[in-house]
Amino acid sequence: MCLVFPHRRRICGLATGIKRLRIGRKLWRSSYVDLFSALSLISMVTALYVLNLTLALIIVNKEVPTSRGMLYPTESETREVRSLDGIWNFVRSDQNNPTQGIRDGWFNADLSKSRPTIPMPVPASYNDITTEQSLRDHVGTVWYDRKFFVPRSWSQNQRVWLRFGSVHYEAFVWINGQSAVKHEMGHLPFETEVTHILNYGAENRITVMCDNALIQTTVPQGKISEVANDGGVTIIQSYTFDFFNYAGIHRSVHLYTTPKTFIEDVEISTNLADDNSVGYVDYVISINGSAANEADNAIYAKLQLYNREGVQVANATSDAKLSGRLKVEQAKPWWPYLMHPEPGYMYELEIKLHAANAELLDVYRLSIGLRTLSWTNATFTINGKPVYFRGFGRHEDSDIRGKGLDNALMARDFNLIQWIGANAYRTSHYPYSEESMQFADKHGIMIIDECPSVDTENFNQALLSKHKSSLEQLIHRDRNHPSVVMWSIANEPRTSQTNADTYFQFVANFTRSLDRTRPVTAAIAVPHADDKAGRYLDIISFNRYNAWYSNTGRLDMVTQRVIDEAIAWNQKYDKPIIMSEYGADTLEGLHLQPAFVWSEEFQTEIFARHFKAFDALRRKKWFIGEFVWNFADFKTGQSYTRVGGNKKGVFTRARQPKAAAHLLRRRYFALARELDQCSMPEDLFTYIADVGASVKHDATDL
Ligand code: BDP
Repeated sequence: MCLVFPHRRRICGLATGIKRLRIGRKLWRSSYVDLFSALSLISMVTALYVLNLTLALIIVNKEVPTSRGMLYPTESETREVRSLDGIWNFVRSDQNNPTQGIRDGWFNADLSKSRPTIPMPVPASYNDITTEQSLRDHVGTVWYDRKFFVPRSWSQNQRVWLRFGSVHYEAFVWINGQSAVKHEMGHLPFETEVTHILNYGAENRITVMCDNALIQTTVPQGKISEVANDGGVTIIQSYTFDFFNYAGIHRSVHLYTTPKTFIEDVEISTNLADDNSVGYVDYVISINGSAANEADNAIYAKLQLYNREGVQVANATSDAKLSGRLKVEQAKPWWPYLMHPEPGYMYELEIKLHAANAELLDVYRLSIGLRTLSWTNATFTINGKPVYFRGFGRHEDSDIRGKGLDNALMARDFNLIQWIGANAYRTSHYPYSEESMQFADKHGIMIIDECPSVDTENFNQALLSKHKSSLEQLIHRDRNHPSVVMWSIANEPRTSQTNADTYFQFVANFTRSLDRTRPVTAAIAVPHADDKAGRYLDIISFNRYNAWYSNTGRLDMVTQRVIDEAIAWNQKYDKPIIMSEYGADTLEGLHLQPAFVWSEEFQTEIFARHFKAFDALRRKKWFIGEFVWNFADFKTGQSYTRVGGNKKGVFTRARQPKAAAHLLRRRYFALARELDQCSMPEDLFTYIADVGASVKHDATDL
């Protein structure tokens, strides 16, 4: 048992896990002669079967902890925000001794007192910053620290919070040597109050230990094994998904202040009256602080809603429960990009918390959009209008910084999304940064918001709890974003396995219990006949790589197969269908005519074959979207099937278009024009020749 973190066995388990593996292997060797007797085989199969059945029975739907607070830190009359981003000091633990730093108390003094440190940027993944292979492929714990000052003024009459946008995969944080917070789950924020452990008007030290190990009960899952190498043995991290398991402090670190009694949380939901001219904002505010306890019913909130021009369009005073409704006349609905001349319309909701004597306690401002969603077994509508999704699966990934937040990259990506005429993407295969969610809101880009469950298998109780917790944290973080239109509860889960049925029933129902205003989907890749999860979803998404992973190179085996599979999914579940992944690896600059796998010509052709299928399917109203895999090339683990990473990007990793990008752009704008009557960009068609109406050479020809 680990003394420092008694509730976390994994850190300690990592060290002892190696021993366990050794014992396991010896046992296996001594008994392996017997294993080959027919009798043992039969009994083993039977035992496994019984075990499976038993497991199926013992997965139960337990409660998971609920998140609190974590409003995005913004400044106001009553709040200050300070960034702790920058260059931190960094140390890698010995791979064979991941807990040494805890045992030796590395957090009690500057890290440089324990080990030589190197400079490490925050936010960023640490893997590709140096030239060291051992750091790129490190498995286990790493340490960060830095110093910072806290102004003397912060000691008075307020509280101070420490907030991380995300640390992958698990984080342990100390302030001035005192344990401050622990958090498990990459890509999601966490925070803690640090009022009482800070030195005011003086220097402070923050220390973070980050563990990237993925095991069978983490989300996503992985396996740690011990393998012989030329130097003895080494620890290997394996996982079935292809994207590189980048790790570190991936998003910004903030210190922020709040008043003693403050707005801890705001939950809003919006609706539009039938003709979309009147909007409603229902809100529930949670507060934290002593005033809240003393004067229960006397505290109230005043809310004002401002439009883009800064004009107040609605106001309200809350009821005693700090909830209520705002009514917005002449509402401007939030519309997706190209579905309306003014997409992504955001209002600012100003919330002022008052004490019983009318004293102003706290001010928080939240950007909100007014929209309504609905869906049936054949449609998905926004503000009453049917939506056809045209977009991408993506990754948060780039050269050097890995999965680290990069504002320049984010701005470029949204420019490319607009340039290509997409209206949606899926946050494959984990939650993306809060900053990108805000961008999506403002640009009118619809998001299928995915939790970090990828290739989920070996369903078990501990995994179920973590999986549910990842969704709870995700929904808590993202529920107020108008851009989020669907929850994706998994990517390519192994839904043909025995326990998948019960497991996904629990996960889907749990998701619905947290938010009934958005449909639930999952991107499924098992054959439709074997799937056990689809019946618990509202919308079926399927991933399939015709002419790539199956019938490689056979462009004549795409269109009909896509049509047939979509129809089969629809017939099985009678639900709307999306193709959530299709594509082909494409090496930028490789040209081969006739089209050959890996060439730019092949990617262009394979897209066109899919478009033909999608157009046939669009006539059946239940087919509601197409998502190319992938937006941009991205890094993977080392494999002989990948040349420097996954190259299915429509854009290169440096965010430049491949040839297929121009085709996709014409399709996405053609769809937007047909479905939403948008205007077309001037440069969509290049002038070819003045040979009459049979040649399409500008936007008016469409
Ligand atoms: C799909 C996965 C995706 C992979 C893709 C591929 O969902 O994460 O990157 O295959 O292999 O099955 O390109």
